[in-house]
Amino acid sequence: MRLSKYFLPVLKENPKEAQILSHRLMLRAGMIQQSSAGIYSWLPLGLKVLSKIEKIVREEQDKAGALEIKMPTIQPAEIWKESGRYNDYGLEMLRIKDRHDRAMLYGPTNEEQVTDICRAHVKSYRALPLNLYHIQWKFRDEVRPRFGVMRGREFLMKDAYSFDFDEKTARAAYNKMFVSYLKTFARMGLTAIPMEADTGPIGGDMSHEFIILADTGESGVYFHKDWLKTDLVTDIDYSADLEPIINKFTKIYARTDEKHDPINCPIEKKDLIEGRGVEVGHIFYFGTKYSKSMGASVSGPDGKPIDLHMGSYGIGVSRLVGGIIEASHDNKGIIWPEEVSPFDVAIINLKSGNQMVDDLSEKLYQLGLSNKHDCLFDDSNYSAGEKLATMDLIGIPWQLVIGPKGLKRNIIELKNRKSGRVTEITPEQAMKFVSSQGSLSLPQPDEFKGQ
Ligand code: 5CA
Repeated sequence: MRLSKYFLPVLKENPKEAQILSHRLMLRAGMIQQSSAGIYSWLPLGLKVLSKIEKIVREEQDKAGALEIKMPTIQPAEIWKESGRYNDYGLEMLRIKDRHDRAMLYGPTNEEQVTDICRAHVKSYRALPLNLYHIQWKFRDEVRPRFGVMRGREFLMKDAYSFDFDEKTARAAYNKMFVSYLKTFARMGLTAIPMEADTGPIGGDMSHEFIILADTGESGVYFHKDWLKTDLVTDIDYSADLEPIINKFTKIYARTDEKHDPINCPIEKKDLIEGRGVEVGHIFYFGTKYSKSMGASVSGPDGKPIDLHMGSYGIGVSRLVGGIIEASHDNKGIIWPEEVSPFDVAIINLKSGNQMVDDLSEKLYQLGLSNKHDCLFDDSNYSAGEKLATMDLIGIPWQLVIGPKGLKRNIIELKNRKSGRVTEITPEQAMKFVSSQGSLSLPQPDEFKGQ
């Protein structure tokens, strides 16, 4: 993408309305624009990040055996009356009347809607296990929407729903989602710690929240220091018995502040880390709560009806955009983990109009594109200082800086946003860099021989 053709409305000043860093940076980087309290438009850069997160979430749900569907945002009130939650949900639910005066609502979650699908089509225990998910906008009329996309009124959620015919298989479904969450967040470059949680309006008796660590997070968290060195989970195979693996994880102490008891805490003070975090996922097992009230049963092996055992599993897809920024930034701006970055590499022409610089920058841009790297090419007429500051603000992980002074010495600068390290490379090495297959990485030291 050429910056001259892009829509990147960056702000120089800190917007006054933003109280927290991720909100400030998202506005300054031209990622979102507020439409009304807690409701945002996603601009090109923001939407790109949102879509990358969505893609990782989708791939990991698919790998765990969940099936993607798309349920509507607007639901009929009847199914919520059946479950008994129509009145319970209170003012957070946005209630709407259609032209025929029928009661509708903008879904804050989809347990009822998915149970309605299942009861219509799943009649035998043989059709189970089943796990259906969608990635869809939700609306919760929060009393105090704040912190930008972190606590919005309209927000994007991935919500999955598992159906099983007994507690044992339902627990296996829960375990699968548990592991898939660890894998999902790890792929985004995040450490997400599962913590025992309350079930709130969703209900049920088993629940974990997944919290990513960020100094500015909303929740207080207490956890054993071993959490920071737990092996990551990318290799866990879903065909294995997941129960012992989950036990291994849940045995390591981790609690949110409501669940942490400082007096009876089983962890020695020297091992306990006190921090803050952002809840990016929440999973629930609630047994037959919805299937009983809504009449969702299947015939069991003996032909007798069995109420379905259900769990639901949420990931805050739009919240993750803010959460990742809270966890990964510096005083210059955002530092995107490569997996969710809007662009892989920035190609910064420091002096548009200088033939040599123009030619080489264009060549690097074309090479990068043809090798399937998502390149942002700054071909604008802004000053060198502004160009560099913008790329740091919007957090592009790799930046190739091409200027007339360097080129006279046959040098281009390659900057890594995360480490801040600047490496001087030759134009040939830069071409090799943007031509590499797969993810970008610093040229090996032996490629620097002869410099
Ligand atoms: N039905 C269940 C699981 S599918 C459910 O709704 N769970 S939840 O209420 O915990 O929401 C799931 C995730 O959505 C949360 O972990 C959080 O990351 C995100 N989320 C919840 N409320 C908001 C909000 N107001 N703004 C942004 N994200 C939110």
